[in-house]
Amino acid sequence: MSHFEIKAYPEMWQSLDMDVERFDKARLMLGEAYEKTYLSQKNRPKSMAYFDNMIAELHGARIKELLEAKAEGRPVIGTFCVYIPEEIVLAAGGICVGLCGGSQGSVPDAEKILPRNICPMVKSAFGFKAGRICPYFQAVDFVYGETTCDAKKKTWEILDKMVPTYVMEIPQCKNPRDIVLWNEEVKDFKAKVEEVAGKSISESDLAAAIKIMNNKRQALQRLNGLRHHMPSPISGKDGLLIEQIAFYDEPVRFSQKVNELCDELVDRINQEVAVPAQNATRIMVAGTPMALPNWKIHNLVEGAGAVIVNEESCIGTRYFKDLIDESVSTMDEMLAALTDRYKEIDCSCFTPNDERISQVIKEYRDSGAQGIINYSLQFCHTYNIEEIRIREACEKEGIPYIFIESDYSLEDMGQLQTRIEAFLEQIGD
Ligand code: BJ8
Repeated sequence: MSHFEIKAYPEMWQSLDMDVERFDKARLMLGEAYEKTYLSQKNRPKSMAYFDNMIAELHGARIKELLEAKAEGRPVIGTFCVYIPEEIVLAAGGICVGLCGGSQGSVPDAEKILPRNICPMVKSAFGFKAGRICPYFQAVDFVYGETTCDAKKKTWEILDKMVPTYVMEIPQCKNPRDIVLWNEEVKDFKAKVEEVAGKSISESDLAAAIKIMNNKRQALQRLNGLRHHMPSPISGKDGLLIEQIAFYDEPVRFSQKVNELCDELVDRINQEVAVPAQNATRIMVAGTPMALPNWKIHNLVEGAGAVIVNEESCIGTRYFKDLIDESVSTMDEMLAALTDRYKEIDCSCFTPNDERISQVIKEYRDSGAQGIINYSLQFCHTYNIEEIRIREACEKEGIPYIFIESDYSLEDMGQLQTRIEAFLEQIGD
């Protein structure tokens, strides 16, 4: 049987000034991990072949597309947060890509410069740039940063020395005057993108981009809805993978492929084909985003025979639950509609953040889950502290609940496995 490999493009990587030798080793390791985690699953939907290929071409075909766009003068912008108004980038003919930040491999590079006791996502992302081991980072015109959490906003100052980093101020409250500021920030971001693109964005450009992004979000909503079917027609690992790929694939093609997968899942439901066992325990995950290739919790939960049916996360529902109002047509109205939609994202960086607490409970009910795993990356103060309120809400509603704080290392795998298995048993009792 031939082995899965992420394809190598050493010449292109060299042209991007990467540390090719080191990156090639990471490529082989990622390919092995993918084969073990994903291709060993039984009875996967056939339409997952497209997403497998997206991983095989993670460092090749998609990077080529970015470089082609750049050669045509179209901006390529890297991001770490779902508060970026992607529609503006698309409207300027540009591409938005989520940057790497889910791997332990780049953390030591970051720890040579940054403090060790900060969030692994920030360290991993920073390390990818510092070590020159992410082709996306090497290809972008600039990085979009935001003022959500302290770790990120202070890291931007250091990152800016290596790659231009544009910082958008995201307020921490949602009072009317905060929304006025936010709207101004959206306008400034549009001006920045126009400057890099060397063209101004017209009303029809922006309207078209809003439609593309709404279609993408609807495709992801449809997939999420199908995952809620009992039994689930697709594994949680595959669901998460698609949510991760959403951050770097071309949006029109991606939406079409997600819809094709959904058509297959509808057929599976009609034919009563399920990936996990019919009676597999259904789990919802809430909390901090799981950036590619962070599959740790999904691996453990599904390795123990349960199935994850929903991610209340930015790599999950927070990314696609809200659409932009398409009924408005002037530039000012559309920018206000963007602000309105982006402010609905209930990141724990906001205070108060009651909407998120209700949203977690709502998603739990909608997904037919039987328990919640609240997951926070280590040293993420806002999600770690908001844990208290999520726990209290779960206790009040009688929802089986467990909190897991972890990083990207494998050191706590044994301990987590024991805790997760005990949690699943408790639900089964
Ligand atoms: S909107 S969740 S993507 S900020 S986990 S880096 S918060 S210390 S990722 Fe996030 Fe935007 Fe919010 Fe979503 Fe900081 Fe916490 Fe690390 Fe985080």
